[in-house]
Amino acid sequence: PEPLVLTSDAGAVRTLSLNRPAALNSFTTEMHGELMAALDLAAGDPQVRCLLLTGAGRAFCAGQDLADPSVAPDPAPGAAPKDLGHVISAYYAPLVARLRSMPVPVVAAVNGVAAGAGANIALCCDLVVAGRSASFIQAFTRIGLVPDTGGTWLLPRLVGSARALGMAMLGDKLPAEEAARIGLIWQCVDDAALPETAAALASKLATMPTRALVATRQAMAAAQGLDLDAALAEEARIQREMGNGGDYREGVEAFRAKRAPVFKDR
Ligand code: T3D
Repeated sequence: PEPLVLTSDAGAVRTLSLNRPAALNSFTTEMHGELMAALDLAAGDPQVRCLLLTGAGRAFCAGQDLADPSVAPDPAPGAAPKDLGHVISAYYAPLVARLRSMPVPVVAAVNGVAAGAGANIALCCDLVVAGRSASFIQAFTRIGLVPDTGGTWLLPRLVGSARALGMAMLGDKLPAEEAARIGLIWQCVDDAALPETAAALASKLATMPTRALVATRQAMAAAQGLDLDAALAEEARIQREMGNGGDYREGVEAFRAKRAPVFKDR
């Protein structure tokens, strides 16, 4: 059978494409399994220095596959409800945790609609670049659910609680251009330019000091829960670690020698 996640390498950039285009790359448990395995493989591969996540076909990802009998409500009268809490804690929560703990920077190239969990998977990546025809939909309330896959944590942090609540309660389609304008994503580009823009962004990140990039993600997330004094202390702690690393030495040496640095830490 066709893999549900396609893997390809270009230099130090590993691209993973969600590959259920006929169902807009919505998640089945099988696709969860393949994506997690591919992420674990990328995390453990020292050749990989940046991860690029995208979707095959016209969508990025439409969230949970709502035709999946293990999650869709059983129409039979009196049928027991499905345990969506289990679906979230067994599949979507570990996926967010995996993406946010990748030892390399993660770029999402949002090539089309990103709905429900699909939107929040894109938004939990480090840099999100979207094609102009792409859109973000917090589709949850449309079907009687609340934002999951990190949405309640991410959205207010990205765009403030007024916009987060508007997006989450109304569940309207937010075009990529508007998403970039309000700071939900990093960049919106013409559809035709998306593959090369995302690839260039990923290759640039792949040449940068991986360890410092990952520590930057972690420090910024951690600081959300700290007061200023604690955040300053945390910066000092992490900078001590960075200062002991080879990349700092290399960065300064290259600067002083007026040459391009070659970073190796991971
Ligand atoms: O449930 C739990 O376990 C809890 C977990 C929740 C996490 C979640 O993600 S909840 C949110 C689930 N997702 C949605 O509610 C989005 C549903 N999809 C849509 O609203 C629309 O498809 C889109 C707005 C994303 C795109 O609309 P459009 O008009 O461009 O495409 P379409 O015609 O609706 O979809 C094309 C095909 O993809 C169609 O199949 P068909 O008719 O050609 O055979 C459609 O059924 C299929 N598809 C789209 N989204 C899903 C899907 N099939 C299964 N599950 C989907 N989520």
